[in-house]
Amino acid sequence: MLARRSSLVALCLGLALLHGCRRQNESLSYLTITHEVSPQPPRVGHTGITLSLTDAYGKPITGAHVILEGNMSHAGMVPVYAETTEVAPGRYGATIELTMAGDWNITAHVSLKDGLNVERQFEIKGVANR
Ligand SMILES: [Cu+2]
Repeated sequence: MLARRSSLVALCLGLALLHGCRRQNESLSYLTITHEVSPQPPRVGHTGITLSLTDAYGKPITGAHVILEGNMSHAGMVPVYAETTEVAPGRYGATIELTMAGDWNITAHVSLKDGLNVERQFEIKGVANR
């Protein structure tokens, strides 16, 4: 049963590269990501971001690997990256350097321990100059 599920997932990931895969979306719908940003209000410089990953039952999802990518909406900015560490079960924290005032879009690249990859985005708006 387990092996059968794994092969379905592998097939799904292969198909997803071509034209998306419904099964992948279903299997990931249980994942909830909430985020905290400090300081508040946000300002240019080192910014702490902590993500909480939970399943459909509200249980923490442990053992994931999460990379944060920060981008601004306008052209010509170099993306900023930070690798998180699991600071508590299901909680992933990193410090990211917001290099300019304005609105930032953060993408969390999440690799779950069963091998599935998910991306979620959220905004940090109105980052102020120091
Ligand atoms: Cu910018």
